[in-house]
Amino acid sequence: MGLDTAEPRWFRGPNMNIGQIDASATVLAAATRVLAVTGAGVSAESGIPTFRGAGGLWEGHRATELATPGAFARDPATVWRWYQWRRGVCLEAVPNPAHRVLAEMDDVFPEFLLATQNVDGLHPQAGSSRLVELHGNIHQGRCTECEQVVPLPDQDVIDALPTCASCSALLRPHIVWFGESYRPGVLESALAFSQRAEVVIVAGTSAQVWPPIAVALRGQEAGAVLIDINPESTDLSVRADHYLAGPAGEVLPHLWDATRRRMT
Ligand code: BJW
Ligand code: ZN
Repeated sequence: MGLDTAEPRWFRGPNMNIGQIDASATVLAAATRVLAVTGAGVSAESGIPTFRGAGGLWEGHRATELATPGAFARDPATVWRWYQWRRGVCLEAVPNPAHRVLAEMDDVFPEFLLATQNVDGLHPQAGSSRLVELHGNIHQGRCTECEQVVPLPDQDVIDALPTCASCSALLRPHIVWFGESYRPGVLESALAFSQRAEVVIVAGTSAQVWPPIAVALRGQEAGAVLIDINPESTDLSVRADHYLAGPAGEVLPHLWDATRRRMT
């Protein structure tokens, strides 16, 4: 869809203007090294609830209370039930235009990295390959004893908690919870790329969790142009060089359309 046709509602919003899209497209079209950092908002239009927005509550629990090692130690059945419910939502979901545009960028830019905080698997499903899943993947489990990582069966785990086929210990979701360290190399690769990126695109994150946001800010400190896409302004939006206010599934296709027209 071109900018001069059917302008969506958010183009005329108080924080949004075509100049921001144009300026972002101009730097992107000239770039060869692009980093994207995504959060839950990118999957919102695929029907996956965000963590801190409406729908972030599950059976009265806040997601941020359940995604901790302490919650799992106290009550693994509840935490597993929550993950099993979320896995069901993720298995039903399909990538939206935001995921697809990021996969196209992966095909086009000579150097590209997508560092996602999302565990839903929609970025790889859309075709992104130069990808780091910073917080893991909801479809994998890890043994609490021998640390073996295994694909999870689509079975109901409420009555029988999943156990390790090798040592019979309890499995846990292969996810980075609050207070836990990142898997070796994962964060380092994103931070290293951020030092060389010319453009950093951040989309769909409340920018409350560190260190993923540090990856984006380090890129900006090292000279990259920082673009933030989110319908709501965050602490990162105010530091961004360009803040594109709107849903990622609409803004990213417009931005990409404007960029491709400048590339040809
Ligand atoms: C749209 C949209 C649309 C809606 N289009 N947008 C004090 C200060 C600073 C740091 C710390 C501190 N105390 C502790 C820390 C560190 C801590 C942290 O950051 N805490 C802060 C919350 C205070 N970080 C950690 O513990 C990390 N580990 C670590 O640092 O290790 C080193 C270390 C270890 C020990 C000691 C010291 C250092 C680990 C963080 C792991 C986070 N894990 C989770 C859950 C697991 C994943 C899962 O189960 O799925 O990851 S928490 C949760 O938040 C999840 C997300 O990936 C993450 C980020 O959330 P996200 O993606 O931003 O989602 P939301 O819901 O917050 O926002 C959605 C946004 O989308 C909103 O802005 C909407 O407006 C927008 N939106 N629709 C575009 N259509
Ligand atoms: Zn084991």
